[in-house]
Amino acid sequence: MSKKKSVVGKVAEKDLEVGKRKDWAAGVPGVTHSMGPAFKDVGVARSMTGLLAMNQKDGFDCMSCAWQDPPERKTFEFCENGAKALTWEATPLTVPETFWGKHSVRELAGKSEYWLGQQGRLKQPVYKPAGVDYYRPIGWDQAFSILADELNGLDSPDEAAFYTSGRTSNEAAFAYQLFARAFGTNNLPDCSNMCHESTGTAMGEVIGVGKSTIAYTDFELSDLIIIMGQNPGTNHPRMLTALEDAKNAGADIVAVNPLPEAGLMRYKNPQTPKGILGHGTGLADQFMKIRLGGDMALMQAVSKRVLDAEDKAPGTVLDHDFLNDHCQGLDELRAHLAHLDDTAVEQATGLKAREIDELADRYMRADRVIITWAMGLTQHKKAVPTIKEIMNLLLLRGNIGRPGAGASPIRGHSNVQGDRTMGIWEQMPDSFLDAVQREFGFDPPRKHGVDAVKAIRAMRDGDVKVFVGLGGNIVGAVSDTGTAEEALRRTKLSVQISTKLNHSHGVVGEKALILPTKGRSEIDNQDSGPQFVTVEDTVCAVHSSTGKLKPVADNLLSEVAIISRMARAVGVRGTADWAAFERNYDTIRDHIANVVPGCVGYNQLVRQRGGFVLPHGPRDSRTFPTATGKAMLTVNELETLVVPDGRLLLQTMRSHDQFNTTMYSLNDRYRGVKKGRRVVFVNPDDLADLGLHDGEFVDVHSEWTDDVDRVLEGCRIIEYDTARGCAAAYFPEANVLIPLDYTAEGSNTPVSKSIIVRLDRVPAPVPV
Ligand SMILES: Nc1nc2c(c(=O)[nH]1)N[C@H]1C(S)=C(S)[C@@H](COP(=O)(O)OP(=O)(O)OC[C@H]3O[C@@H](n4cnc5c(=O)[nH]c(N)nc54)[C@H](O)[C@@H]3O)O[C@H]1N2
Ligand SMILES: Nc1nc2c(c(=O)[nH]1)N[C@H]1C(S)=C(S)[C@@H](COP(=O)(O)OP(=O)(O)OC[C@H]3O[C@@H](n4cnc5c(=O)[nH]c(N)nc54)[C@H](O)[C@@H]3O)O[C@H]1N2
Ligand SMILES: [Mo]
Repeated sequence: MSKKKSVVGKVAEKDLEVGKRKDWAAGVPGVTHSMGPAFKDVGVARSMTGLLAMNQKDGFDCMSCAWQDPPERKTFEFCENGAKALTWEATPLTVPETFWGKHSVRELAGKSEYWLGQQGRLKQPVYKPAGVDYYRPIGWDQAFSILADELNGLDSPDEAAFYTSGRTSNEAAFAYQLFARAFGTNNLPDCSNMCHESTGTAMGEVIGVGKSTIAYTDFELSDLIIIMGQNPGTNHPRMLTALEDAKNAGADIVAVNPLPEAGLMRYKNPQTPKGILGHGTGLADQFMKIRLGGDMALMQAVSKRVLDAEDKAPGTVLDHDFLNDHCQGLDELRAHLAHLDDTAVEQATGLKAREIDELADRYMRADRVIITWAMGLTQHKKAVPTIKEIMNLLLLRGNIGRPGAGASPIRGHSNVQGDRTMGIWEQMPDSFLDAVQREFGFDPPRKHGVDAVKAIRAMRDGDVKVFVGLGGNIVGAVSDTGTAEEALRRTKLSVQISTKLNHSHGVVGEKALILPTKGRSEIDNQDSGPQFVTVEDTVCAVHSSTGKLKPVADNLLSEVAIISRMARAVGVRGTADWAAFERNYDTIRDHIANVVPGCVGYNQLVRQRGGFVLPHGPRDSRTFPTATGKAMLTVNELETLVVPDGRLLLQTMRSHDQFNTTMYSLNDRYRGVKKGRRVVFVNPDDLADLGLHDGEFVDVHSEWTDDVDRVLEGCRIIEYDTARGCAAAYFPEANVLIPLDYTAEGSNTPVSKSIIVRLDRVPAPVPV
């Protein structure tokens, strides 16, 4: 039977250049690269006002990643990619009114994310009526009444889904979840479902809290930092400063990654003379070029060595006091790892036993160990057990809840963690829903809602008919692009609350609305005066964020104002005073104080300079709010994905000049790629085995059991120093390769980092 083809639009990349890759990150070129475009496009005064306010205690929180702020701020407390995020948002360019008559919705669906982002900031609400292929500008009141009519016309509130992306502030997130629940549904999918969900699931089960157990200052106190599945040079550049400080204070650093990412190897700090003039700081003391998905085996193999060492010298290796007082499951773990098969470990990791010995020695020598991770761990079939194995290793030597030690998932979007704290989750516990009920006098629905993947499935199957996106780009970001497009197109109404255009504005329901909103850098004046919002970073620190720039258009509403007006137009249940929410965000914060755990006195706490840190039992007092009240060592079966001969395991990742589906440019400076994104990185020995060569072109087919042939067409091969058997391509283009049903066990996160692929040679594209 021939398979139905699923491809994404082909972009002829006639200018694509492939050059030398870099083995260091974020030196002077980092700063000049960041300042150049800012000055050119945004204007000197606006750029400087923005950049000097970024991450300062009385300024606004950088809208890029969730990296934490240091206790003492420098004058320039931003990185190259933060500056790019700011200039992308602060551009004075707006989408002109004439745009909407010129470009049909179908045409927008065919445009690249780069082109869409280049059109400028959205400045007026627009509406696409049924049967018409164009958006047209409309007034705000009309927009809210269209939305309200559609929502109120549904047979059940569960026929609507309310998505959130992680830039949303705590105030907007709290109001939005309240709106959805007062309307009657827990359908609150979010970007976290595709991101650190596996982390929350694993850590929640094992230690009772799904968040980092460290503080910023712990890096400097640590003896060993293991960075797994993370590319900080691009995605969390300010982390390099913390790593350099840790290194200078004597810490060892181990990087575990299939790619020798620039930022892991060497760092040039643009803010020190050594960084400007010298060779910078070498970062990784040990680089482990692991095979994709091999981390669970690696953690088991290290834990086994720790347990073996304890057997040889009883009482000297494990932290017995900690294990006795706070943990359970040691005997089962010991029994299980006793049978760990060295050959299976070698196959899974692609690492030599002596490399693992070296890591185990480092781990046992170090008194205080931190392990950090990001998407390289969370987006695998076995992501949840992998993270549980990290926790096993840390628990064995009591590396939780003491200075310089801990588990540190590094979150993605700047407020993705805060959004969860505020109730953006399809599965909030009853304790939270009870508090909502007490505070607002209505009974929130208890049935769990849909996550991101289930939302796509529900739209595809006609079960969800109205989709509202508070930020983000679900069609671009979620797996199985073809299915996601089909799903959104089946809805009766799709609504995007956005700052800029993206693919989700071109792939829409029968009717569609775009509601433009202010960005975080912009001044937010309401009837009671200027407002600030609050955010939570990756180490649970909550602080205020005050926009400093004049909004790019007069007609923009803040996210809070949009949600408040939506709720009023729909007429939802409960006693919330939605007009007061919009008038004065303190009102929302007063409710947060009563509903969200750890937020008593929220308005006062966030007004302290630098904010406050949320309580965290395991971190603060080694109390573990798990089912048993103990931290759980867990037994996880090792299962390695078998890749058939002639096939490779592909990961999808970010280039240096993108923020998720937002493209700042088509370059990836550190990996030596310029002016194009249709590439596939492959190990030279694998190329030789496959009879392929650098510079040739291939169609990348993912191999799956259903009747769809998922293809990423016309990729230029780049010979690259990645682990054997592994390949890499850029997200979001490569999302077409990931079947919707291919998700991580336990967290339902799309498996974006281990896709079995076949490379079929094709002729070089003819330049157009
Ligand atoms: N500039 C910029 N900053 C960002 C973002 C952005 O797009 N641009 N996105 C933000 C968001 S939402 C997030 S979630 C984070 C993402 O931050 P990262 O997780 O750093 O992002 P990815 O580009 O997906 O990189 C994954 C890294 O893990 C490695 N890896 C892949 N598979 C494996 C594996 O099986 N094992 C190991 N050990 N390593 C593996 C890859 O080689 C790569 O280095 O960044 C945030 N910050
Ligand atoms: N294959 C593959 N897929 C992935 C990943 C991967 O590594 N590989 N990573 C996953 C991860 S980690 C994540 S987090 C998701 C990201 O999924 P999303 O969060 O849905 O996607 P983004 O690209 O971050 O969203 C960008 C859009 O947000 C809007 N926006 C920007 N700022 C604001 C604002 O202040 N307010 C509002 N209302 N809107 C704003 C703009 O319109 C912009 O176009 O993608 C996931 N998808
Ligand atoms: Mo993310």
